[in-house]
Amino acid sequence: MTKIDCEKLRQDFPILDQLVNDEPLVYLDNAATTQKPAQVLQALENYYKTDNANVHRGVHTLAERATASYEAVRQQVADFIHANSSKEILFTRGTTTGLNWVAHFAQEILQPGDQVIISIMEHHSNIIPWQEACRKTGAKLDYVYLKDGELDLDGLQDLLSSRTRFVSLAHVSNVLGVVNPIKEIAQMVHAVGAYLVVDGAQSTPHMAIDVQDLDVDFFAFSGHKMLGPTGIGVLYGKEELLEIMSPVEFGGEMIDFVREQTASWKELPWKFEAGTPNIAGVIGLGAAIAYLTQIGLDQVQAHERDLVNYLFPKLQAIPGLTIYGSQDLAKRTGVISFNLDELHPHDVATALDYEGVAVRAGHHCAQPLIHHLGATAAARASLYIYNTKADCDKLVEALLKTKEFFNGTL
Ligand code: C6P
Repeated sequence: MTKIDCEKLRQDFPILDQLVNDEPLVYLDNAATTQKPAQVLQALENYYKTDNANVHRGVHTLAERATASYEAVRQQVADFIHANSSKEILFTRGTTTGLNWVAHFAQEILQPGDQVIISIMEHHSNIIPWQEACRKTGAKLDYVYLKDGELDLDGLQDLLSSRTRFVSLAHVSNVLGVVNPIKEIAQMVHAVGAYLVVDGAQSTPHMAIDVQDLDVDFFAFSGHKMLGPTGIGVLYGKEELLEIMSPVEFGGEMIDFVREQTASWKELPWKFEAGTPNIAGVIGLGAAIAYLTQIGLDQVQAHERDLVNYLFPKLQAIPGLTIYGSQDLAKRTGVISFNLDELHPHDVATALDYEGVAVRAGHHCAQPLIHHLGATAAARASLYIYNTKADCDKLVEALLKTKEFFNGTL
């Protein structure tokens, strides 16, 4: 396996080459959104410069070129996540939209007394759509909690019953960085006849995904967290489920025939894509997938693992620094959330920014988890392919400086 040549790869990311507060930028907010390589920026520019036209409508050359490029990316996505067919790939605005669409489908199925299971480590995008679906149908929303900073699989097993209709879980938590054993969970969920929905926002950018091997029913992710543009995402669904699922949005593009009182839908996947889609976003996503595929997802994962193995003990050695989630590094990705002494994480993040280090601070759109951890907020460093051990050293050095500065004033 060829290791990532970070020095060389960083040349593709012009944004990284800048000073922030007179310090070289160390970008460690990749779980929020990643930077875009020149290849993605170029693909967007080329599309608008040479091919821009609406898709699936025109017969002129530009329209056919735009449509061909758009649909080629659908196949590329299907190959990337090992879907059975490109019919199973729906373009969305992002993970949030995908999860909302599935929860909308759930509203058509759920009966009073049915059960939906999610976990305490979910992002709000995988909580609120289910709260709404349960509120509207009279179904019950139950939570799986944590054991040793990981998902409590025994707790999940105890909750599963013949009334369980949907289980919706993050593949990787955006706060704890822990990887949930989705393949094993799929067996447990299917054994009671329920559907498994997976929020792949924090896994797809960082590891090879095979939706058939995982045997998930639905899988949602966002382009902007994997080097692609914002505003584009994917919802994968097993074909037989997408066939019975109703469209969520109605309008142009998604219809076959419209009469005064009725309309009929196009076949999969187009029945879900009402209106002019984010064509440039799809093209950019295709370029991002090509970039990641060329590196190899195994190399991406190995690089991040290397960084985590290097950084984690250094963070653990900082007195007063609390790291959330499992201490078992084999089960973690490059997302590390922490608090330092009694300092507010916003102060920590601001102090780090003075040193050029970009981290996120707050509740990370996971308030139930933050509350469950007994915190009000946390700081979070999240790594990606262009981060180096020098970036990790800079984070540690900046944290020590922050500690020294505030302890002097506490
Ligand atoms: N998390 C973070 O800083 P969208 O916004 O639709 O692209 O992704 C939503 C989402 C869903 N699930 C998980 C696990 C996520 O991490 C996110 C986005 C960002 O953690 C922004 S809040």
